[in-house]
Amino acid sequence: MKKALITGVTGQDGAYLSRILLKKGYKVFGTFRRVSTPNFWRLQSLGIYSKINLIPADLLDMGSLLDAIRVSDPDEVYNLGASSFVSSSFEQSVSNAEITGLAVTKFLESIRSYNSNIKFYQASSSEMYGNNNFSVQSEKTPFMPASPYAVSKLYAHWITDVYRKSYKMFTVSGILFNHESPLRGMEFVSRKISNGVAEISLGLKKELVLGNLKSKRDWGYAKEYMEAVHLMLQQDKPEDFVISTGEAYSVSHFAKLAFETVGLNWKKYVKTDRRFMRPSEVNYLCGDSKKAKTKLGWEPKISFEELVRMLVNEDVKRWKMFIDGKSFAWDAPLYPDEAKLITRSHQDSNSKRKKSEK
Ligand code: NAP
Ligand code: F7E
Repeated sequence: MKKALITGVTGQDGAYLSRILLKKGYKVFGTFRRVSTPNFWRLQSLGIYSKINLIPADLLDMGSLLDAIRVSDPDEVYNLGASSFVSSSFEQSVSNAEITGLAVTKFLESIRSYNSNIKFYQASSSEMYGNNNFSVQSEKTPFMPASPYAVSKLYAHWITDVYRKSYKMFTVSGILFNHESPLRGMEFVSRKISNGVAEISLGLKKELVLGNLKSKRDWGYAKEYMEAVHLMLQQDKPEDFVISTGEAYSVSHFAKLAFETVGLNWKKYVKTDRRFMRPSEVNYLCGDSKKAKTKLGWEPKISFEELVRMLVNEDVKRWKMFIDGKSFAWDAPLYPDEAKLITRSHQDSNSKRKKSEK
């Protein structure tokens, strides 16, 4: 029986990847951070919580990573753990660099000293391309990061490459473009929109406040993307792959389709506020995943329209159950109201507004 160790098992991708590996007969180990309130709702909602062998570990703590490797003795390691919200990397740039970037070297060193035959997957990101002026981005496109998160991911990406070349280890990075699902965190724009639309359609909320409506992203379905991630570690040779749909749409188009799913006109409900704009924005990302199609036999199946509908319908279903008093593993009621958070971006946008009013 193959054994896999996943960091970030409590996150969106960790949950889908765990389910894929369990179905394939793997013994799955997942690391989690000790927090004061347990956050296993994604694993619970996929019905796999009891099947994961949980190991407490923190990417900031090299000793705990080494222990996790020793305890699980894995054939494959999937490093999905990261501080993954781009906006908050502007406010917590140091911890982002340590968790998302430097921790990868600690992890690779731990693997090298325990057993350098372990295969390692690093969750790289399309954010690394930043604003690079290429109409589509492939494995060969130069990187131009535009956020502390993207810089941290780029460090992790290159150190993974260095360990592959220097020590002949099987280390690969998947450069994944945005991928969403009903298990996505609600601070990301896809679920912020689908959850907002669900609440508005049921009369629980009156408006949806967003930031930059013009930026374009290449959005795919997380479950399918995790199938590609597994395939990357089954290749004969370690190589990096872009995983994307090849289609980019604006945030406003996402909102339009989402509101149409419940028969509403988005223009009546969507407002914008500078507090949700970033100090530096990536305007356009669209991936070329031809290499993945040729070498992994992978291509996306779910269309953008189907993805948007899936997210909205699932959030409507959850809120209806909530109204009916049914309880189940679910995140939305636990999230603080984003508009009430005191962040540096909020203060910066307030002071810009005050200056422009003078
Ligand atoms: P996610 O839902 O935010 O999950 C991130 C995971 O990392 C969570 O399990 C989180 O644990 C864990 N984590 C955070 N800080 C940690 C620390 N100090 N020590 C150990 N674990 C820590 O993200 P995702 O969407 O599943 O993404 C998975 C990976 O792919 C991330 O590395 C992300 O940056 C990358 N990625 C994502 C996308 C995308 O569109 N989803 C695209 C490209 C790359 P807690 O539950 O305790 O917070
Ligand atoms: O933003 C714009 C925002 O936060 C998408 C992460 O998984 O994918 C994700 O990063 C776009 C940006 O994702 C709001 O400015 C407008 O242009 O959903 P997002 P992201 O920043 O693209 C990459 C590949 C990762 O690696 C990351 O880990 O939407 N936008 N209005 C907004 N974004 C948010 N969050 N909230 C808004 O109100």
